[in-house]
Amino acid sequence: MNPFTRVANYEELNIIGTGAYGTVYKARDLKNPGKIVALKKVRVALTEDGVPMSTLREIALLKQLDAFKHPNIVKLLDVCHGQLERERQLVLFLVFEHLEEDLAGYLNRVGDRGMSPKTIQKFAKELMTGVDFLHTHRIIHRDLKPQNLLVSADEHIKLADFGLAKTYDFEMKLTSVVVTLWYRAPEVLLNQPYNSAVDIWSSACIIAELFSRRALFPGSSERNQLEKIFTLTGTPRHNQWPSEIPLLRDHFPHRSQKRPIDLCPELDEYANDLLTQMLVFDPCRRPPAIECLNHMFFLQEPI
Ligand code: 0RS
Repeated sequence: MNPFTRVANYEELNIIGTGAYGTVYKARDLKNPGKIVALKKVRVALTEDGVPMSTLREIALLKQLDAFKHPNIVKLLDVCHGQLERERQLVLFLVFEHLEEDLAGYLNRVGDRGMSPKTIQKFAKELMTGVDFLHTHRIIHRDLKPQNLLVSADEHIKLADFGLAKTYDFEMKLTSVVVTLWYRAPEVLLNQPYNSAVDIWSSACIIAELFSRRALFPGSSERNQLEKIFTLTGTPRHNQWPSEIPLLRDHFPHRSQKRPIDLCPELDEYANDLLTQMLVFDPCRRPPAIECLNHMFFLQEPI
C-alpha cells in the first residue's frame, strides 16, 4: 500500500521555478547517467494518521494517469519521499521528464516572427487534447497558463502542474508568491463554485495569446481582471451577478459585449468563432474540450 519508492538519488542542478506548489529543480538522475529530470519538492503537513488521505489519493491518481502515457501530459517518472523534516512534515519528491522550455519562453523566443498558422493550430489542438484527457479523468487543472505548458524539443505541447490541488492547499497558505490572474475564469475571481469550465476559459486566453503573443486580459488585481474580462463579455446582467458577494455589480463601469477579434485583431475568423464560444461569462454555456476539438478551427487546413 506504500505508494512511494525509496529515496532515489537526484542531484539538484538549479531551480526552475517556485510557487504555491513548492519548488521545481532541474536535476540529474544519478542512477541514469546523463539523464536530466524535473524534480518537484512538495512539503506535506502530516496529520495524526500520517500522510493525508487527499495526498495519497492525488499521488495514486497521478500514477494512474501516467499509465496512459498521454503525449500532451508530462511523464511522471518516480515519486519518493525525503527525510521527515522536523515535526509533522514530509517532503515528497515528484520526478518528471524534463522539458527545456515553457510556452511563455517559446512565445518570447519566436518574438516578432510570430508563429505560423499551422503551429498555432497544432499547439491549440494539443492544449485542448491534454485538457480533454484531464477532464475525462475528472481532473480540473485550475491554473492553466503559458508558464506551465511545456514545449518539447520537437515542438509539442505538454501540460504540467496539475492534480495536487488538495496537497497544495497547505503550502499555498504559507507562500506569498505572486500568482497570475490573467487566465483566471470570472467565476473563480468572483469566488463562486467552479468546475472544469474554468480550464476552457484559461485555454481560450492562451489560444488568443498564441496569435498575438500578448495576454488577452492582463489584469493587475482581481477587480481589474474582471473589468478587463467585461470589456469582452459585457458587464453581466443583474440576474447573472452572484448574490452575497462583497463585490457589487453596479461598481463596475457598464460595458457592452464585443468579439474576441475586436480585442485581438490577429485572430482569424474560425479562431474568433471558437473563442466567442469558449469565453462566455456563464460557465455552463462554455463547450467542453471535446466539443472545442470538433470546431472548424481545428479541422480546417490553415493557410
Ligand atoms: C522565469 C519563472 C520561468 O521540465 C521548464 C520544466 C519548466 C519541466 C517540468 C516538468 C514537469 C513541471 C516542470 C512542473 C511541476 C509545477 C510547475 C509549475 C510551472 C511549470 C512547471 C511545473 N521562470 C522560466 C521558464 N520555466 C518556468 C519558470 C520553465 C522552463 C523550462 N521545464 N518546467 N519551466 N513538471 N510543477
